[in-house]
Amino acid sequence: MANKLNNFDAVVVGAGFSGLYMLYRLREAGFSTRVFEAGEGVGGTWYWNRYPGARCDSESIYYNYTFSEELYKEWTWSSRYPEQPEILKYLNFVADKFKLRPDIQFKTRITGAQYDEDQNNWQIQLDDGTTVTAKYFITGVGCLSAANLPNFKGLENFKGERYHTGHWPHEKVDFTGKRVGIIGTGSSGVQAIPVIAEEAGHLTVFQRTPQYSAPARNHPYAPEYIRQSKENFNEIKKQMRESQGGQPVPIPTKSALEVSKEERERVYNDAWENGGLGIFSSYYDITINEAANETAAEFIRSKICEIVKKPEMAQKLLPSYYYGTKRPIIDTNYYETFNRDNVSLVDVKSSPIVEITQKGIKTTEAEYELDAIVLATGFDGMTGPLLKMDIRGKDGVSLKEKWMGGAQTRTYLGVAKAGFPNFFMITGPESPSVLSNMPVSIEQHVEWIGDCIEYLRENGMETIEANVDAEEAWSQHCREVAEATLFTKTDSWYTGANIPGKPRRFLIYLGGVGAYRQKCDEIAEKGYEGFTMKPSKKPVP
Ligand code: NA7
Repeated sequence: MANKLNNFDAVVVGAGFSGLYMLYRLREAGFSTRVFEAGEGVGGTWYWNRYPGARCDSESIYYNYTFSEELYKEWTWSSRYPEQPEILKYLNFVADKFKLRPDIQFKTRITGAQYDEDQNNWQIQLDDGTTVTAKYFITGVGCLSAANLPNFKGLENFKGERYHTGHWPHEKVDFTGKRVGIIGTGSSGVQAIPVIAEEAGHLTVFQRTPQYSAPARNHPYAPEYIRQSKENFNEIKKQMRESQGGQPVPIPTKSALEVSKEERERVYNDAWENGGLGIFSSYYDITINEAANETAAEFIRSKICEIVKKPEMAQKLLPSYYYGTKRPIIDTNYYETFNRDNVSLVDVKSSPIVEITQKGIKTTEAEYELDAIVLATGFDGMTGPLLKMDIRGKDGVSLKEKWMGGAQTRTYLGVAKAGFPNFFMITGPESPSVLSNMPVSIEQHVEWIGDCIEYLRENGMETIEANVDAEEAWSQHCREVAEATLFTKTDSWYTGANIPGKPRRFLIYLGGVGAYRQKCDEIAEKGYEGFTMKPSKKPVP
């Protein structure tokens, strides 16, 4: 620790994209700020998710900070979808450039935080037994940082190696010649499977839900393209901030159903050949109209049948849920990997896993002997990382109690919570978060929170707290927007359905990042409408 203070203006949880920028923003404004981070280094998601094949699925030139033009111009990405080590290097570069490390305490987990109504501050417990205090308590924990370790019978009995994609070892894991089993075919599994298959003696994929995936078509960036993106920094930044999803992609204006079959096929084919998430944003009604959705779903299914040579294998890989209502995936050779002789596929929906034995994985049909098991089973998303800490607001009531374990999750703008004064969540539940290009949504929240805290100081305010009615109205608006889409009709981590017993709630604001930013700005301009502020007892300096 650079200093021995234990009383700060602000304490921030996590040193990923959110925590690093929040620290910089508050420190620039003159607030004493301390970040606590469980890992040994910066990076958050990109520190923990080191599994083979881990890479970004937003284009790199948009998957970075834009708060500093100098930073944007100093850093050069190697390719369209860089791998995890490069993104981690970028975040280390940011930490070094802005000299952030002295204000970050690593290897320290925040276990709880209570609001002290007498002192008007937060009492924050660290896992080393220390308590620190802060006027503002801000979470930058990410939406996907609480790993989902399914409660498989006998998991502890397995004699081989066991890994979770979200907590991958820092040293290289060598699968050469080994019999590897992987459970899970979400983004992590789909990225890891082709890479592990190249090394393993045999890879058995345990699939519960087949996925729609499109080729990433990653490629190195041409120097001219990089030069142009740097030159157009201001325009790119503006477009990202005003967009639907945080990338400068035009908002689709056509319905998939108003064009001819031939035109649709051409558009989908072009998107497929171009790589990335183009199919998802081809038409405005893909995620709201079942028939429109089916056109995209059927297109991808036809591609799977084209790529996978064995018809029986292809059949098992065909998804049937509404395309895009689970996180759309992009891949490098995912379906092609199932043409390899050393890869087999087990459908654990029709024959579920009953037990992990000493030797491997047992389903209702067979036992698969393995040397290593990879759990690519995802995360307790959105609320999971927040509820891992014991956060208590006024009257000692916890966030868990307020949200009734997730059955009544309500926030104001996804950034604040009634009953929890001076508490802010970066990309919290009911903000655009994971259905946007994360750095854009993170920057917007950090800037909004930073401005709010400066406003409080300038106006001699001691506390700010969301009002219950404003929160209820926002939450209802979020639910109404979501209910008009197909997202709520699919079981996914978006809805919490991946965690047994977790109440089903769709906690992402789907109104688009541009419209959301405008709403947040309007609220600030109206003197933080929907919030109650209490003046400081001390005279304003
Ligand atoms: P995901 O997308 O939640 O995927 C988890 C996968 O694990 C998915 O295929 C699940 O099947 C499967 N799963 C989870 N629990 C089980 C059990 N008990 N048995 C069998 N299979 C299971 O997590 P990822 O880490 O891949 O991606 C998370 C996000 O990170 C991603 O969306 C990006 O935003 C980055 P299911 O589909 O639930 O049937």
